[in-house]
Order: sequence, then structure tokens, then C-alpha cells
Amino acid sequence: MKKVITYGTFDLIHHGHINILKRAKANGDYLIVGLSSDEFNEIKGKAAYHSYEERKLILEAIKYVDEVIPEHNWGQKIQDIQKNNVNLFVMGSDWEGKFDELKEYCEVLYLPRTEGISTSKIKADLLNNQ
Ligand code: C2G
Repeated sequence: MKKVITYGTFDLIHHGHINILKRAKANGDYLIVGLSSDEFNEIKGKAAYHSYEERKLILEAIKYVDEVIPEHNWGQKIQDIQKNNVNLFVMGSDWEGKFDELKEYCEVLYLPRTEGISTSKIKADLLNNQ
């Protein structure tokens, strides 16, 4: 079984998130999502609308996702990869090259981001259309 892992905040789930999850899963048999905790989002400078528990519930309802684990910090990826016997690490192309050190532990694949959508764009558009 080829195990894939990806990480993110996945707030206000949109088609860009679905596209990366769909393509990540298409590259293996089992997809684990490292979901940023509320505390880690603060470190990342992201204010998620939905709490970790709400974002986890939503992700677990997506057919491409097999398992959700918490992402507490930048440095846990190697341990997650080894502990879960992960074969492939996938991220969107906005992270191109940022996680190449993981190539020592598994395949690393950056997939093109979905243009024209982001959680911050959704928030801005809603504000502007009020
Ligand atoms: N993404 C995408 N297309 C978009 C928006 C997001 O492909 N239009 C991808 C991102 O590239 C990322 C994933 O969806 O791979 C999750 O994006 P975010 O929730 O914004 O996560 P991020 O803040 O990038 O956190 O340790 C890694 C970090 O936790 C990544």
C-alpha cells in the first residue's frame, strides 16, 4: 500500500483544497492529512475561521482523505513520515522546494496550485460584496 501525506490548514474548504487532496490520493492508496492545529496556525500567522475539530470533521468527510493527524509544528514531518511508513509527501506548488530535505525519507511531489481561489480571497470577496 502506497501511503501519501500532505499538510495544511484547510480552512473554509474550497475547490483548490479538493484538487490537491484528489491529486495527492491519486498518487497512492492511502492519504494522511497533517492538519494544522489552532495553536500552529497562530505560529503560521493564520487565523482560521473553523476550529481544528471543525476542520478535522470536514476533512474526514472528504472521500480522498483516509486519516487526519494534527500538525503541531514545522519539524514533525520526518517523524510523521517514519512513524506512518509514508512513501510520498505532496504539497501545492506554492511550497515548491521548501520541503526537499524530506527526499531523504520519501518521494516529494509539488503539484500546481489551483489558480484564482484561496481562503483569504474568499474572506476578502465576502467583505467587498457586503
Ligand atoms: N492549495 C492549492 N490551491 C489553492 C490553495 C491551496 O493547491 N488555490 C494547496 C496548498 O498548496 C497546500 C494545501 O492546499 O498544499 C493546503 O493549503 P493551506 O490550507 O493554505 O495550507 P498552508 O497554509 O499552505 O500550510 O507544513 C505545511 C503547512 O501546514 C501548509
